Amino acid sequence: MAARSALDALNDWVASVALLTRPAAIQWCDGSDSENDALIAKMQADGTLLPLNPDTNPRSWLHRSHPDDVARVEHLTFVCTPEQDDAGPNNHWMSPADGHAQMDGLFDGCMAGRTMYVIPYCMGPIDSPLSRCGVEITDSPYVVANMRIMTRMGAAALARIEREGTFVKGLHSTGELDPNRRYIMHFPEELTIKSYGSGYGGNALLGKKCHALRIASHQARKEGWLAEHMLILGLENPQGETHYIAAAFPSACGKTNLAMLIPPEGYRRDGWKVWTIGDDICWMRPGADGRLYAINPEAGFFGVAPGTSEKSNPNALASIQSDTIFTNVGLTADNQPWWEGIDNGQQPTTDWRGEPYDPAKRPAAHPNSRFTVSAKQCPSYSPMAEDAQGVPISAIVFGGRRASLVPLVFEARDWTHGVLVGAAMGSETTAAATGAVGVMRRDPMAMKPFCGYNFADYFAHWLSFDTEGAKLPKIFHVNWFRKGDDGKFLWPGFGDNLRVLEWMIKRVEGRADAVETPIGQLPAESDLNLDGVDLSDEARARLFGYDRAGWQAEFASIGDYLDEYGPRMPEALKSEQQRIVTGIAK
Ligand code: GTP
Ligand code: SPV
Ligand code: MN
Repeated sequence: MAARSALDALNDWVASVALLTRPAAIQWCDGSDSENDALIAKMQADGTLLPLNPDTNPRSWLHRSHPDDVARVEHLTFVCTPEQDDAGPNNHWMSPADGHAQMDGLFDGCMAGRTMYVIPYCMGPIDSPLSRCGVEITDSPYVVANMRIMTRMGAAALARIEREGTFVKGLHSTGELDPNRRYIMHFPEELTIKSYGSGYGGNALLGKKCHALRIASHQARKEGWLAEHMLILGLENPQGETHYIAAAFPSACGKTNLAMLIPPEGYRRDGWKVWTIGDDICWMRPGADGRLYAINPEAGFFGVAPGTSEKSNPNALASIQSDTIFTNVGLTADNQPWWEGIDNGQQPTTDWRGEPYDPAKRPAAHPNSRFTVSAKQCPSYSPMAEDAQGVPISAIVFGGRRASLVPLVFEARDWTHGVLVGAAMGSETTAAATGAVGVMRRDPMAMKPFCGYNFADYFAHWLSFDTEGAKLPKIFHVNWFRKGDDGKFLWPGFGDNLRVLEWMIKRVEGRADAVETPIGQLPAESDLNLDGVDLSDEARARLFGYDRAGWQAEFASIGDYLDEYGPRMPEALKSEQQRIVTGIAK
């Protein structure tokens, strides 16, 4: 008997979902312009999308999500593995049987009177061996329009699915948008995602965090690669050589901004340039030469709007001049998008909920308001982003939002130390997820909300790349968010972060100095090019200083954190922590 094709399996799944959800119509999405035009027209007619000023923002729209549905919901996100320990203390867990029962109860009849869209998509360049395909079924045309920008969606993806014979299944319904009937569930063993009750971002665009991180991290572990919450950039020096850097910062901690960085004036003159490969997700695997090769599985940016300005991120601003979907931003009187920090001389008149702007009531733009735009519209988008083999990574950077203790930058002494630096990452929470903002928590490798399995196994997987013949990247840690006594950031950040990247690349090439401390190698002030940067004495002391007592307490807390994972935590990581504790005590 002939093997059943992937398309048979897809058709069967679509039929079974239709039987459960009972839509009025089923539409297979081919990704064409005409399909998109029709969807946009429909959403414009029913108010899902509001057209923006066609003179200033051609082919651009504003979407206002439900006010209770504005961010990822970590407390409602589950990983359903047969054994609870395989999901780990880092995930909410339910058994697969209970998870399916709960979700299928919610999905029962939920698409009555609505159209069900079937979206075949590819994460990564369509011809790359590192790419992976999925199909999202959704009843949200807004999701379709966003997936069209964020992924390679449509006929080519379907053809690859047919050829490859496998795909990730994602079922999504906006349901009633009731936070009490909202769950995002993952079934890694079944390569399946079920999401109900939210239409927002990572909850609903299932190719992004659900597939490309939670499911993909599980696949990556089995297949010997890494699926990470990282930007990828190319740093070109005046000699025309390009080094690629991958950096993991938690949500709303600066990935999009670093990925699109424009060097300070003097550097530009000398010929430095940053190329953008990706701003949120990185899939990487060892190549034949022992180096790690990375692709960006996404095709667009779902970027944080607030704080984006001509000064902070000109490349992002240039990207979103046309053909952009804005979600939950404010409006000016003549229908231009507006957000806090846009700094363009305009004033908002309408807030993100569609009410007259009143700063006493709420900000004009929601702090997690976003733009969705094709990566091709970014002036710094690298041609290498479409390369099937990916780019070789020279440095991996971890970083958090830390008001105190953590210096501007330090380097791990080797891979094992670097894995500990990633595992020990701490950061203050942001508006990218619901819940309190500004609370310090451990967010290992910026993957706390996104790792699809037990963190102890994840750290062991990271350690396993350190093999004979491997040419691994150097690992660094940065903190752009150190504050002074006045509560203001001590480091100018944004374009000036290039100064730190330059030091890293020189370290990789063996051309820069550093000072040895128990937590790693720190640059002396003189090791970094600070020409034209105005730093107070307080700033210099804190950005380049090593606070022994502070680190002693930090490493005690890191030890407690590793212990939370019990005997599954790799011994190598625990002894690395001990090595540093001893070093600090000396
Ligand atoms: P996600 O899309 O949620 O994963 O976020 P992200 O990591 O891409 O963060 P993004 O670059 O969008 O930055 C989030 C916020 O941090 C924005 O308001 C930025 O303006 C601000 N930010 C980014 N880089 C810097 C920096 O170097 N210094 C300071 N002070 N703020 C920064
Ligand atoms: C993040 O929260 O890290 C994001 C936005 O990039 S979301 O797509 O909602 O996950
Ligand atoms: Mn992100």
